[in-house]
Amino acid sequence: MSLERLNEAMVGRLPGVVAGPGYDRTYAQMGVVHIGVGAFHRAHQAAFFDDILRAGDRRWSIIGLSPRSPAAEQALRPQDGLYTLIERSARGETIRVRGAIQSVAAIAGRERLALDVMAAPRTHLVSLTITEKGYVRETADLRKAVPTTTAGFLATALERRRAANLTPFTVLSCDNLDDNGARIRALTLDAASRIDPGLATWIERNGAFPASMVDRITPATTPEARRFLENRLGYRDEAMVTTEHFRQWVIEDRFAGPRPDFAAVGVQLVADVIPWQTAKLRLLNAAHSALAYLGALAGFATVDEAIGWPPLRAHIGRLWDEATTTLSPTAGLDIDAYRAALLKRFENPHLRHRLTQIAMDGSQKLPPRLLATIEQRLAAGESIDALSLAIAAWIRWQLGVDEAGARFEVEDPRAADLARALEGANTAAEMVASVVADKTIFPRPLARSPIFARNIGHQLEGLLNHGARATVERLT
Ligand code: CS2
Repeated sequence: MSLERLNEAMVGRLPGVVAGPGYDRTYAQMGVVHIGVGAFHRAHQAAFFDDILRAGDRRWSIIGLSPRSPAAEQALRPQDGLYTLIERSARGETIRVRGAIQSVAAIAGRERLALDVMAAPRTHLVSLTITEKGYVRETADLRKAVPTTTAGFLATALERRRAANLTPFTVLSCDNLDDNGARIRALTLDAASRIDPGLATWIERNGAFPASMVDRITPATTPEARRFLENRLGYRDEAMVTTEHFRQWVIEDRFAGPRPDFAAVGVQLVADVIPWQTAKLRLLNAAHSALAYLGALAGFATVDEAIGWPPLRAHIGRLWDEATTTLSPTAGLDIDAYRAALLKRFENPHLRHRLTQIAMDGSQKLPPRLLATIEQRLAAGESIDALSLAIAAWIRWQLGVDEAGARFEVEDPRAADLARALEGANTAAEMVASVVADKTIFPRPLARSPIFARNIGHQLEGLLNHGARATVERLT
């Protein structure tokens, strides 16, 4: 028998283990436009806004826009924006249907609709999870053509607001990039200045682009996992997401207009997000990437399996020791406690967070997670042994063949360029030299550093000659 699909009409008769939104969604008003309505958004920002709506502030439901794929629209639209969020950890399991997303549209072919919702008077926040790849310069001539990038959409929509005498919306970047607010601000101002220099000045004066640190480990839902859960819950949900209980959102307290009472739902509003962001990128995300490449090469499938292997766990400890010297202290951030909590989160056996998911887009992820730390340590004359092994494992991964000789596809916007760079190289040292020469990935001081090349080359040689397990064990 086929299962009934989740939608608004089902909310009153959900199975006992599943909580409903707990508020009347008909009275919720759109206040947020979110670009990038993937699993992470549903587990993170949309869950916080759902809590805000449940607490009684009805101004903050979300219109989701998908820059690239129609998948989110196809999953959420037939469900009236509803989806099941399953939180699993040592604390047990919490299941709730979340209701903050009002509707979702793919942008391609509907650019005008996207601009309309961003320019609507009630839109006060435009939040983004567009991944590292989304932070690119707009090249279309926005006076004649529709935008092709997120920055282009932001600038064009802000122009419409200026013309209508509205205040700008706040642009809230939620991507894992260092100083994400400043990055999207620079790209938006660049696009704006090419529409009209006066627009750029207006945005500089009235706009706000707070930095934010977002954290919640959210694996992609596999079709098998979804079918299993659907059978258990007794209804169909193509947008369901499994995540951990832990969640954190630290936002720079700088808004262009109204904002909800974020603090009431556990969001931290601070004057300076950078120390939080740097610690998360250089500890959590750096360890994730190191575990992804080394762990997958060593034959593990998931984060909990990889961190459960003592030599790799010890390696992560050393990587964190190296990263920790580059972090700035900030009130409320206890690095030792943070590291201990991360280990517990990585051990969560219920998430089955696949290493190959984290291995994606390494060319975009490495700079803020690992290369910035290496640059800082080398400048201070400090060692980079553990960090180098992570970079070497990433280079080894670009070969697209595992240690048993089986080929796999490297998912990365730069995969073809990197494969080409590696093609003519015969030794580990040659491989390192040709990859590191890529200035779009490696900052100049690293590309030119013989110590950097020597360290990476040494580790890569180990990986090529002895494999990941032996190389990690030897370091321990
Ligand atoms: C992960 C992140 O896939 C990845 O690269 O490192 O998505 C990570 O799970 C989140 O940043 C956790 O907040």
